[in-house]
Amino acid sequence: MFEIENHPVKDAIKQRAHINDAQYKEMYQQSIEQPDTFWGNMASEFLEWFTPWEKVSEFDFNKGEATWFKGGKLNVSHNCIDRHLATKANDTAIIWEGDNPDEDLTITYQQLHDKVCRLANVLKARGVKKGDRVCIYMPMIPEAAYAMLACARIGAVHSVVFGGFSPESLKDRILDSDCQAVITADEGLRGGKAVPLKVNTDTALASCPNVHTVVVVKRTGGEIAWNDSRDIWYHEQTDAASNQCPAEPMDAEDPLFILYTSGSTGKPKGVLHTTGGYLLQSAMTHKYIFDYHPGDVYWCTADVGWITGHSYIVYGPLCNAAITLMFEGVPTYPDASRCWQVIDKHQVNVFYTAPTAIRALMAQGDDYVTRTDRSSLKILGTVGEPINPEAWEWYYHVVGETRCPIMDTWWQTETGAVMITPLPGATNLKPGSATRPFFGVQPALVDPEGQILEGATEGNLVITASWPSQIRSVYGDHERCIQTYYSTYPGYYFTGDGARRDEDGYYWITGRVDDVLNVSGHRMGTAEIESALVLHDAVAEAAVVGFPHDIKGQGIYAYITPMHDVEPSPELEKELREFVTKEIGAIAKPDFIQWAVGLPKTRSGKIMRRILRKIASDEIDSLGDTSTLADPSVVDNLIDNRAKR
Ligand code: 6R9
Repeated sequence: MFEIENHPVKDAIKQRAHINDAQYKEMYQQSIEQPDTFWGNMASEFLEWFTPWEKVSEFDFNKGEATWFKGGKLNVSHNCIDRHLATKANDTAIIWEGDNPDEDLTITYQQLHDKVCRLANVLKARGVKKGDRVCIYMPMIPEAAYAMLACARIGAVHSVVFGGFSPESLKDRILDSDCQAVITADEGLRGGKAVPLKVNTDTALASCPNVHTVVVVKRTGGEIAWNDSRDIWYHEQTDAASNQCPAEPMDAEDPLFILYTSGSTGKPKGVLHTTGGYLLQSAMTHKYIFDYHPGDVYWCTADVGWITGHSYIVYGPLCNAAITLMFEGVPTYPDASRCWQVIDKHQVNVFYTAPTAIRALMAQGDDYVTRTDRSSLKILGTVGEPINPEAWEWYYHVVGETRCPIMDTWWQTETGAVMITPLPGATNLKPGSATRPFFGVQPALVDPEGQILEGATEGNLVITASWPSQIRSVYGDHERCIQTYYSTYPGYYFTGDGARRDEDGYYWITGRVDDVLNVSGHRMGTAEIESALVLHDAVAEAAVVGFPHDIKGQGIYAYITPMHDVEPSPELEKELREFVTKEIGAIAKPDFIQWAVGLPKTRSGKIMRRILRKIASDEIDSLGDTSTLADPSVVDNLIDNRAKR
C-alpha cells in the first residue's frame, strides 16, 4: 500500500500545461466577477458561430430557467466536424478499438464528415426533421457517434439509451420523449458476449406505435427479425445516400439532446440540454482539464449511454479537433491487462475512467499493469463517484508511475460538463478531493435550512449561479425540474450531493444525500428498483438501500416482505433478481435480498431507511434513535435475519 499524501504539480506538467495556478486564479476571478465577458470571450474562442448571440446569459433559479448565448446561431455537427476540414481533413478523429483485440479502425475528420452527412440524409429521407426526437440504442461502435452527430446536424434531438437497459426501460424512455425513430444495431459485443439490441428494440417497440423507422447497423450479423415497413439497414441506406448534407443553423438555446437519469422519486427524468452553452463548456473543460494538445490521443472509457460519453467521448473532444478513442469492450476482456494494452497499442496520452474500474483492476494485482509500458500516458482522470484515497494512490503510483496527475472530476448528467476539478498545471492534488471549481462555477455548502456555510466545513452542495452547460428542463415536465433541483434551497441549484470543504477551499464530495444509489458509477433511484420488485406477484412490499461495496462503491440491498401465501426460498430470490434485470437492466440487480416479516416504520407509516441502511451495512451497534418506531420488534427480527455475505 502507498502512503496517502498530497502531490504538488510537477515541473514537467507545468511546462506543458495550458493553465498554471496564477492563470487559474485570475481567470476564475474574472469568470465570477464578469461572467458575461468571460464566457463571451470563450464562446468566440472555442466555437464557430453562424450568427452572433444577443445576450450572453440570463437566469432565474426560482423558475428553473437559464439561457446562454440567446439569438446566436450555430450547429454542433459543424463545430465538431466541418470547421476542422480546411486544415485537418486527414487527421484522425476517432480511433475505434473493438471488443476483440484484433479489431480496430481509424476514422479521419473527412470520413467522419461523410458518414455523418450520409446518415443525416437517411434520417431526413425518413421524414425526421428539426425538433423531432430520435432514440439511439447502440453498442460502442463509431456509428453511435455518427448517429449523435447526424441528429445534431439536422436539428433532431437525440435520446441515447444505454445498451445495457432492458426493453422495458427502453420503451419507457421512447414513450416519454415520443421518439419516432430508433437507431440501433443487430447485436452489441462486450467481453465476447452478444447483446441482443435489435431483439430488445423489437420488444420495446411493440408498445411504441409512433416509431416509424428503425435504422439497424450490422455489427455481428446475428439472426434478427425484420419488419419491412419499419426497419432499414444502415449500410444499405447510407451507401446510397449523398455524402453532403448542410448543417442546420440552430439557436444556441435549441435542444441538442435528452438523457434520462435517475432521481430519488418516480421514473427516470429526461434531462434536457441545449446547443451553445453545452458545447462550449464540454469543449473548454476537455481542453483545460486534460490539458489537450493537438495530436494527443485521448481515451475516455465511458459508454455513450451516459453523460460522460456524450461530453467526453463525442462532443468535447471532437469540438476541439481531438483524437478520441472509443472502446467497444470491457476492461477485463480478454484479461485484466486490456486497458493498459490498448494504451500501448494506440499510444494513449490521456486516460479517463471510473473509480469502480480502478478498484476492480487494482484487485487483480499489479502484474497486469506492470507488464505493459504505459510511457505514453501524461494525464489520468476519474469520474462518477468518490474515489477512495487508496485507489487514488494505486492509480497514481502503479498506472501512472507518479508521472501523471489525476484529475478527479465532479459533475452530473444535469451539469452537462465538469464543475469541480483540478487542472494539471495549476492544482496541487490531494487524493480523494475533486479540489476546486472550474471557471464560472460557484459552488457553496449549505446547512439543512439553506444557510450558506463559510470556511472549512461540511454541508449540502449547491451551485449559486448559472453555468453554460446547465440542465434546461426535465423533458415534458418543467415543474418536476423546479421541484427536483430548485425547491430544496430556493435560489440555488441543489446537486443532491454532500461535501466537505477544507482549509484550502478544496471540495471533498461525500456522496448522495438523497435516495439515489451510485453502483459502479451508475446512478440509480432506490424507488425505481422498489417499483420493479413490487410488480412481482410474490412481493408485498420492498425497500431498497445501498451498502458499502469494495469494488462497486455501493451495492444494492433489498428488503422484501413476501405476500402472505408465499414461502421465501433461494429460488425465489434468484427469480426476483432476474426479474429486476428484466425490468430495468443488469445494473439494477440486487446483491442481497433479505426476507422481512415487516419493515421498520414510523407511526405515520414512513419506512425508516436510516435503520435499513445501518443493518445492510452491518452497523447494528449504531442504529441511532429508534424511539419513533411503530413496532420496535421488527428491527430485532431484521437484525437476526441479515443476509449472509
Ligand atoms: C458525470 C456523472 C452524478 C453523481 C453525482 C455524484 C457522483 C460524479 C464524482 C462523483 C464524487 C466525483 N459523482 N463524479 N462523486 N466524486 N468525481 O457521473 O454523472 O451519472 O449523473 O452521476 O455521481 O454523486 O451527483 P451522473
